[in-house]
Amino acid sequence: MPITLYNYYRSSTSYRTRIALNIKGVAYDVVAVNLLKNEHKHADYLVLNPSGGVPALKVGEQVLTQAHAILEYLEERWPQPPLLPKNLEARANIRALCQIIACDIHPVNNTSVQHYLTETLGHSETEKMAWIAHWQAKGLAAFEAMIKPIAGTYCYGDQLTMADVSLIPQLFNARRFECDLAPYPTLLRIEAACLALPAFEKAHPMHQPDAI
Ligand SMILES: N[C@@H](CCC(=O)N[C@@H](CS)C(=O)NCC(=O)O)C(=O)O
Repeated sequence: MPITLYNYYRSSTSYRTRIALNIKGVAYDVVAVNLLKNEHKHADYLVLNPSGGVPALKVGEQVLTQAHAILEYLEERWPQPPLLPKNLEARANIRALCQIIACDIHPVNNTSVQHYLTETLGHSETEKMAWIAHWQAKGLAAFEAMIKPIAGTYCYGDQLTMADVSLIPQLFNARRFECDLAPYPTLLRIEAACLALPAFEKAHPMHQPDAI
């Protein structure tokens, strides 16, 4: 079945999805959707994803949207290697970590929110950067605190999970916006371990064909 990922190289939701596809060993084609050229707002893209965000994953004739829902789909469709632990409470905790990224940090710092802050509400670039740093710090501090007792090589001991898949793109994004990552030594240690893995390396924004 042909699989096509509509994505943008430095979008963290796209990056998350690429990592998970690579870990699962799923072959996929990539279509670049240039956010700077507003291609995500074109009528033909809105047919695929009425929310107008990347990614969208076309599996045969079905279109899947929402990066975390796509991760869950990949986990159910290709259970090996697993990206969730077996233990039920641990699974809930891994999903909670994913939601810190997907619900508490990403939406409030999304490009459209940044534009609304500056263009509609008239905030300065400095105020926008302060806003981004605030929500990144709040979310990353909670993430660091939650994994401290359970981390090993990765967020959940030595098992790679969706938490790592979600974390690494968020750290890339935090760096892009010059957020201070020094308060999160556990996250930085895990980031170094993940970036050494081929699935993460292949998914890296700067290794995408649309990277500039
Ligand atoms: N909740 C959606 C968000 C998708 C989304 O908004 N992605 C960003 C890129 S990381 C985007 O397309 N932003 C464009 C915009 O905000 O206009 C998901 O997780 O897939």
